[in-house]
Amino acid sequence: MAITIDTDKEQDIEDLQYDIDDSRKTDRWSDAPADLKELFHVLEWNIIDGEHAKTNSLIEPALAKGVSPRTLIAGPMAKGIAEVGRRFKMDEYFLPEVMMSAKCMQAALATLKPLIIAEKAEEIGTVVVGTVQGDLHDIGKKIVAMMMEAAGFTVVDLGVSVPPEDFIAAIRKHKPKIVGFSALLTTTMNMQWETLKIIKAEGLREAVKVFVGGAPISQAWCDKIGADAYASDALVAVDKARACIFKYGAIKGGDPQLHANMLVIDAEREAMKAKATATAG
Ligand code: B1M
Repeated sequence: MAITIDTDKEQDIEDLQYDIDDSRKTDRWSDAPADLKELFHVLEWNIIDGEHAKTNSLIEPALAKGVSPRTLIAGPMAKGIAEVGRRFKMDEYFLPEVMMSAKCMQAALATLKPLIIAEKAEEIGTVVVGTVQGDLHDIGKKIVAMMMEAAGFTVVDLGVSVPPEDFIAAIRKHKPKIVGFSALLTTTMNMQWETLKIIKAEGLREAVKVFVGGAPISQAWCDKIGADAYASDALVAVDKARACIFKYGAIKGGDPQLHANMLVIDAEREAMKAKATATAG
């Protein structure tokens, strides 16, 4: 009798094992000075425990020690909320716990936002962002919006569960150079595609460069739906958005050449990372 292997399930188990190994690392902040390492650990655990007042009370001391807002967001805060996601997936946490941890992230981001925006560079254009219809996740999108603003963009954030017609209206009203869709659910990622189709049908595709992001989104998905750029995180989003203005401003949205140029940025980033790792080793 033929043996049937459920490869989807196998994939899941591998994913979970990776997550578990990662979350059990006890020496995560080993390259930070001892006092910061302790502070990062406590911040991360307060997010995991959903202690929003305590989380927020750690932001000032961290800043006073010279830690940048970006390091706090990309470091202990990101690790904390990722562990919450793992626990949720493993049925160790339920919705109320996730909501408490999300509140911690929101509170800390609200404290950090003015500092990030204060770094705002010279105005370089408008970006419209939103979480697509049906999806209420907005922590990652808010980080992307903040970083874009600091880089000099005027950001029009349409919020969460944004229907395609609201994106269309915002493109007509604000005439952005870039429009970005965030989606965190496998059930809502398709709304990125639907929204893009409506942008095309309305004759606006060439007027905007379309960015996609969110946990289930990948370069393969970006290729499949015909978006211009995929950003795995906020820093990649800023890099690509700046390139769309300064290097590829003359290329229209939807042009395959623009898509190819965005892939070159990823390749360059990977090469730089590999070089840095080789030098460190
Ligand atoms: Co939800 N949730 N959630 N949740 N939640 C996930 C996404 C999930 C993966 C958890 C899990 O199972 N492990 C799972 C989705 C599974 C799937 O689809 N396969 C899930 C689920 C199932 C659900 C509900 C359906 C649960 C339920 O009701 N039974 C429900 C859905 C509600 C809805 O949207 N209709 C739900 C609800 C919620 C809360 C409201 C409680 C809360 C959201 C609060 C909020 O956002 N205001 C919540 C949270 C917090 C999470 C997790 C734990 C954390 C998400 C997050 O904030 N990450 C999440 C688990 C996970 O993702 N591992 C989970 C931190 C953030 C910084 O990362 O958003 O990825 P991220 O953003 C990154 C990049 O992705 C990128 O840059 C960001 C910064 O670096 N990026 C972009 C994001 N958007 C971008 C846009 C760009 C470019 C880059 O261009 C425009």
